[in-house]
Amino acid sequence: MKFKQVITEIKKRFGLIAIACILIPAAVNAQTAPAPVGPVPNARQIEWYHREIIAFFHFGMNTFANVNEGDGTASPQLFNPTALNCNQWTSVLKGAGITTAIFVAKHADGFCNWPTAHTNYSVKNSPWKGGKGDVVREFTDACKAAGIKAAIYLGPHDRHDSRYGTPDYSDYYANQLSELLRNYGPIWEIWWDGAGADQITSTFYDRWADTVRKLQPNCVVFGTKNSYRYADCRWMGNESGLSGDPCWSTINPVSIREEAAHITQLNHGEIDGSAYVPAEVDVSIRPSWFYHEEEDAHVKSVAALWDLYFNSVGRNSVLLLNFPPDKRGLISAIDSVRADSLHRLINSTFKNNLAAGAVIKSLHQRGGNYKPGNMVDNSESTYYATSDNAATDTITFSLSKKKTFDVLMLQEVIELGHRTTGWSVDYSSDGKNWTPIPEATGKQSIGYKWLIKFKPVTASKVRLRITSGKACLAIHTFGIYKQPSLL
Ligand code: IPT
Repeated sequence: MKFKQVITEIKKRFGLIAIACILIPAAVNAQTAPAPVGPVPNARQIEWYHREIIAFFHFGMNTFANVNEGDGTASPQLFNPTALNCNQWTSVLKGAGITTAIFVAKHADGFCNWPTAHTNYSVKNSPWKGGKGDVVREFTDACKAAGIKAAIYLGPHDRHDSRYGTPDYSDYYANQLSELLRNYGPIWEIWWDGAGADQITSTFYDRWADTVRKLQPNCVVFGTKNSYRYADCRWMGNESGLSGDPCWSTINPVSIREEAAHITQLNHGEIDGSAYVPAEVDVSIRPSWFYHEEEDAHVKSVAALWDLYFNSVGRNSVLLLNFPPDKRGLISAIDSVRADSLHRLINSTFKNNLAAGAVIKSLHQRGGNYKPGNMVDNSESTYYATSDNAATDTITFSLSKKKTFDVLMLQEVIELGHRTTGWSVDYSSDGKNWTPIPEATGKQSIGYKWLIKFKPVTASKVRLRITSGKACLAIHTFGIYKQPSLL
């Protein structure tokens, strides 16, 4: 039977109302998705955003020389961890809920944590395991066993190798990159530190990027300075864990290439930037990148880590948090306990969206599957959208009863690009009069995740006003939460 015949048949048997019941919802649900606007993330970047926190492990000759920037002359004899156990590192990450880790295979002092065939300045000339050890192997094996994605920092700058900056260095580095990307399983990210790397021109990176793409096509690239063309994610301009507000995922590539003159742009991104290169926030849980016993008393407190989380993950960035193993080759109990507490704080705060079940009204609903309720349904795949001509909206959440909250979360559909450029949140205690939340007034970017904390407010209604945008809205999450009184 043809479609027309079916309709006639139904009309005959059940009348016009039945036809309307079938056709109207079908037409509404067929509502198309909003079109993307501006640069959008690639598949690697989408996956990267969802990791939220990545661990960094700075460990090597500097640990034993008790410095942060070795000059490349320290003797391999110094390198001798007494109890190195990468399974302990991954168990710390498990406790911290972290699913990805970057290991420093070679820092700027040039000492290699794996027995590379391309220099003698490595673990093979150290007393550790009689020169038969391989920290990269132990790290990648431990990650595999724990279900953690392993990633590598291979410092472009090298103070030990006399070839540094010459075409021979390009070969040297490419060979090391091949060793690491061929022999240790999947490598999730490669970290191209810009520190001291000004002599590494685009020509070097063209070749090295080619190696990366050939050997590990899905590998995320942290790119700086002359590796800007290959950057999936960017440095955000400081090492203290403070992303800008706003923080756009978009930026102009020149701001990455000429970073010294563009620290503000790295920190905030650029609203109309031509490339999608979001910020990865590298910061250490301790004052230094490498372990120093005297810093045991200065491990970031839980309150400081909580702020750090809001200033990085909560500002549309990914947090790359450094846990430096000590001379034993273990992560200290202090760092581990703090990371665990942060994890518990995150989980207990965000487990219960107090806006769930709210009656939601908005002005410019797109219809179809893009319902307002999608913002509070805790589902990965649904979102709220407005009609194509509506780049602004006022969305009112009437809560089932008065609720007290002090944390706010917003998420956009990153696959569709940065859309919102202006937003504010107000609340109403009596259901009639609105009070702005000062910390959530006059905001600009959203992106993957935007978090704000403030003094607790008690409200029966909450209102999200999207006051400007580049295109119709695509809001994935609106959440309000009460943080536990742990702080
Ligand atoms: C800084 C580099 O210049 C930058 O490219 C990036 O790699 C960053 O480090 C990572 O933290 S240098 C640092 C001393 C600020």
